[in-house]
Amino acid sequence: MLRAAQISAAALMIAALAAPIAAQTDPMTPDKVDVYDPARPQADYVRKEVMIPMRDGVKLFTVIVMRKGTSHGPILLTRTPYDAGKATSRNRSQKIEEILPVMDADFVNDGYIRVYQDVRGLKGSEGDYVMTRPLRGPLNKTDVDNSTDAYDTIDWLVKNVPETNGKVAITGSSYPGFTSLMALIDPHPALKAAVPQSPMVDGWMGDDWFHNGAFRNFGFGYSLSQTAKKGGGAIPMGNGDEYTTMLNAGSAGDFARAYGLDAFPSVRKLLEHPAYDPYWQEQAVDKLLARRTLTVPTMLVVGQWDQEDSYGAPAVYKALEPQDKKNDMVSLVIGPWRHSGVNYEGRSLGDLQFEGDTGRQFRVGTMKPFLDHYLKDNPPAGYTMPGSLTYATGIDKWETRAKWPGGTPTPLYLGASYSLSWAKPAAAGSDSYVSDPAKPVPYLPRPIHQDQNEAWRTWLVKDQRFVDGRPDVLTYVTPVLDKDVHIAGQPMVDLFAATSGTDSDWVVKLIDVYPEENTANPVMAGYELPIGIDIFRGRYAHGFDKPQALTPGKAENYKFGLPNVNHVFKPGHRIMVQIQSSLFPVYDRNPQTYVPSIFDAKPGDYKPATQSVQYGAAGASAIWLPIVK
Ligand code: PG9
Repeated sequence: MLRAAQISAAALMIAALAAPIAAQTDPMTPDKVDVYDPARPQADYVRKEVMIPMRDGVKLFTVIVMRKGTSHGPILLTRTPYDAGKATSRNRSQKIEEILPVMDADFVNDGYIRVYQDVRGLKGSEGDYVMTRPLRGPLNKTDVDNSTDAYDTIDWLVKNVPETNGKVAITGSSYPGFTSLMALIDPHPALKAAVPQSPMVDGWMGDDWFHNGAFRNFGFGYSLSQTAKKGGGAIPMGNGDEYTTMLNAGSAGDFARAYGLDAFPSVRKLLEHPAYDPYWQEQAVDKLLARRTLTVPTMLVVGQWDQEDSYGAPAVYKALEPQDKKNDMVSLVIGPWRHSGVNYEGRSLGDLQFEGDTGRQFRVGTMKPFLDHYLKDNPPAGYTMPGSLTYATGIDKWETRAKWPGGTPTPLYLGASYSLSWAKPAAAGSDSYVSDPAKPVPYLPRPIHQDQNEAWRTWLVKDQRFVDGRPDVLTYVTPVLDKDVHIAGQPMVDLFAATSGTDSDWVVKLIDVYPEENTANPVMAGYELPIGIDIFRGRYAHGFDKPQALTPGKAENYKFGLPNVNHVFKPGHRIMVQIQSSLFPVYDRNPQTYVPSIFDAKPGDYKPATQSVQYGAAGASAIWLPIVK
């Protein structure tokens, strides 16, 4: 018996040991799991990924995010090339505010449904990718574009998202600002409002690719990072000074060819269209919109120091405002921001400080009431759309106006002894400098790295003392101001200048010079703060579609706008204007010898030129400031 008992005890022990072993995972179980849903049951949100069919059968990857319990929610849509999946899983978290971009919090917390969609051909979406795909028409013979894709998306959303009240708004910055504008062309009836932010509107005139005909080298890296199926990313030019690398490469075309960037169709399209030909004219969204009646209330937004797309929003406002008879269809917002800064915390920019978080002030105080009014089922009563809302830098105050601009164009004249004055100098005179393409004026202190870093984001507010004093930079300045000079609108350059070459660039900067002493904020003591910087390529003096050689020594009258601003030059400050003939490598160099395309300029075409800026009498160079009386 004893033996039998011993045996059964041993058997029990073995069984007890065996039981947990049987429940264990086999050490050789393959470890990969098909899918893990980071939204756990305790998440405060619902996140759905769907493929939305377009009219041509192509399906677009779309992510729908809302707080749990949302019902009758308005939809806020963004159509993006920048990865809808990533935008809606910013952090891995159970909190909706953490997974979405910062700007979304105030909307989803108040019942909005947030939708991000990859544009056709990028990331999760099917179809062919064409960068900023032109509208159906002369440049696009297919049946689809960003207007039809927006329409089909909205149609699907209002029919298939049970939690919505059927009202949709579209928003987004830069490229998504462009897709927001395209949705306004033949819009879906459920599209009730739009907030295009820093939209890319005219890639030649003043947004990403060129400014007044001067090419922005920035475009090359953008194409590589966005359109290489494999091997994309930054241009493989090491981490040295890009000023040197690009200078040594020769023309922008030679640079592109040296790095194999001409293999990219989006780059070739730039290289093949250096002038403002129909390729650019037919894509200019302000012109496309001006030919139609605006039926969707639209709030256009831009940063005062927008380093990528400063042109677009004010241009669209200008094109549409004449239609807005009742002052309730289009408005313009300018904040103290960098490109897309509206969607981030806006307490500072470079060395500048503002009163509080200006980004959130706009989003909560202006954007949301606008969207609530047009999208909510029972919006608060008494809403009025501001004609314009702009932040007056210098006095740190938001200002609303029925219309933009708010100031009257008033000339500030260049004069003798590098002066600036409100009175036109009676006597004619001129100042000259030698512009040498072998030593272009840098746009930032070297070494320069043009990737999307802090230096790039803030270069438009960089203290200009690093170039003031260079022999190839002319600096004109007013006496110390004894009262406020308030400008609200677009400063206009009215420059009379000649070159000894046959082509030339003209860069003009409007600058606020801070008092030399400032114990409260020593960083700003003597600071030369650019209020606006822009460039004009001389060959276009007689028409943007008609490049022409300049006549050596013959003065031309160059007229062009600086970015729209609301700024107060304070007593104790001075107003400065700087003039130079290069801004490198943000802009490619002008060889200063006329060649049919500067992309094909040869090393021997790059020649120093003597530049002469006139003042007084018949050549009264000035900058016209939109003065608020
Ligand atoms: N400025 C960028 C861009 C827009 C459209 C075309 C190319 C570049 C952007 O930030 O989206």
